[in-house]
Amino acid sequence: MSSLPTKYTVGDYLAERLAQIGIRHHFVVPGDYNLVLLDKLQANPNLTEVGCANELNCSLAAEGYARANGVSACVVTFSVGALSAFNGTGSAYAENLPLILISGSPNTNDASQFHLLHHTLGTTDYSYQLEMAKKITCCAVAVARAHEAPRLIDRAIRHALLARKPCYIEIPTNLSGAECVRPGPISAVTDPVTSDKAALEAAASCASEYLSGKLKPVILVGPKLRRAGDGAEQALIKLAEAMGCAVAVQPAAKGMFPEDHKQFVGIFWGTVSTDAADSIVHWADALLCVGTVFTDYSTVGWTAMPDIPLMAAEMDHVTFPGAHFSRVRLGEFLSHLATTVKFNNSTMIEYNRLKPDPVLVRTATPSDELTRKEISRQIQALLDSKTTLFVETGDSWFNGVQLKLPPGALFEIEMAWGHIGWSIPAAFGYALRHPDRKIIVMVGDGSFQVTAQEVSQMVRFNLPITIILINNRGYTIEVEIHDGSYNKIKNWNYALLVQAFNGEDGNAKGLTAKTAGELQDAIKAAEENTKGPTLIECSIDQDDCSRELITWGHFVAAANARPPRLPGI
Ligand code: TPU
Ligand code: MG
Repeated sequence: MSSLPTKYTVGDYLAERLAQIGIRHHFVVPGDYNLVLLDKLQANPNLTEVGCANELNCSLAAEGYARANGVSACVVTFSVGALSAFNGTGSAYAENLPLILISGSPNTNDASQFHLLHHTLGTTDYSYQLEMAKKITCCAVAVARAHEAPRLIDRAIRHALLARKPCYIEIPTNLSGAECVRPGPISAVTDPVTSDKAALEAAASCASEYLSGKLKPVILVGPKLRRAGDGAEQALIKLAEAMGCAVAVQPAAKGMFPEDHKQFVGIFWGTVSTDAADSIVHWADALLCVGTVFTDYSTVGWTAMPDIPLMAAEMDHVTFPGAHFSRVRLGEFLSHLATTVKFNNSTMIEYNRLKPDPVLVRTATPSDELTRKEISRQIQALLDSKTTLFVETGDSWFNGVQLKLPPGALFEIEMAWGHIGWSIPAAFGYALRHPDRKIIVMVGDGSFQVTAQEVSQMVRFNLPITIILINNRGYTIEVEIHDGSYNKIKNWNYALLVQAFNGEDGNAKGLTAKTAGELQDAIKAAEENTKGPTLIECSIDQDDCSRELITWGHFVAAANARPPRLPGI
């Protein structure tokens, strides 16, 4: 620790706090308002700077890093940078990830001198970025005096860690190098808020009592389970085993309850559920929702919203029919309930009677034209305990959700925000934190075109990520919701593009597969390429899309088209 400064500047202070909360990589795009700050962050021996191709990608890379690391930082310049980074920050908000967005800003003297400045709206009000950031973060602060920086930085970071939401810290260009006091103990920032003991006990006994009066309980797992941290995932397994009931999982929570567990009954996604999970969820007379998120997408255009009263265990509170308990942490609640709840496996007995037989998947012969089903079959064979599978908005959602995750395999999806192109930078950010994992990305042609540049960072950092690009010549998910000429896109030579990112020293491979045999060979080549990313462009027929996407598209289109309700009707 001898290389840490004895005299602190605002930049040093921020750097030390980022390192202390477990950040090892910070994602940046430089600009003159943040250059001194970047120097200060670089000087911290525990932080590695990761440059990105643009601020949208930078924020999405940080979003992916937060999935792997629990918290992340994205550093950008004023307005031209920050306004692009707001998009990934919005994703972090919707997906419950503490991303710390840090922006450089104008010299503190300029506002009072009514100077017009570059990278601004051309007015002399420079508060707009802070005001905008307030809407998409849980805490937004702007440092105006160096001595205020420690208090504001600590406050913003603590809020983000507690709320599992992004925060925003703005630092003027002439304050990053200004002196401030040294940091106090980090526990003041990181210590969790524990459950209120009385509320915790009351919530658990209320839940036990409620469940004991019901005949057919089911647990439904949502994406906030993992975000809650705090051992909540392990506690849920204990609770599920104590209850003995069926456990269904929302698509955005795939993998948060082990798919090889005998109580796992599939992905509950209304009529496009896997393993008939919907039949058992709709049969239940008590639904314990754990970290669930119900949106138009996850409820298939509101057709799958459960119609019994819900018991919702959230990250920091529990709500039952007729009762609410604040300051109850999810992990603690699940563990506590596991010790008081009664065993009732009626929904498992029923599920075992109704569960569908495993589907026999036909293996294509090598010369067969490539199909969506054959791509899924080959990806399925690739999944192992070290795999993290990223699935992008588009038919990749539906294809990915149907795969079976072996023990240890992880699944990442951005279903709440749903930004096409998310998977490429997010997988890049994630891979930096988890170089030991085998990362596979399933992405459509349209999505890839949004953030393709970030493959060049995978090249730069020698990350052996496998990108399965499914080229169906357009925005098929949009076609299934509402078709028009706008859903057609310019075709690219994707394999060649990826090779172009190599410049003079890269190890990326770009391959194409039009037949089952070509895909098999390409996957083998990807596994052999351990020094850089491999993109496999899989060409399939434009009409080759999943039955699930078509069905889901019909219902989402109907929900979108609901006429305005008139008052009183
Ligand atoms: O499998 P497929 O063809 O559906 O996937 P592909 O080719 O990646 O197309 C995705 C099409 C799509 C759009 C244009 N999905 N959602 N959108 C709307 C959209 C627009 N802009 C952003 C940033 N995110 C979106 N989800
Ligand atoms: Mg497409």
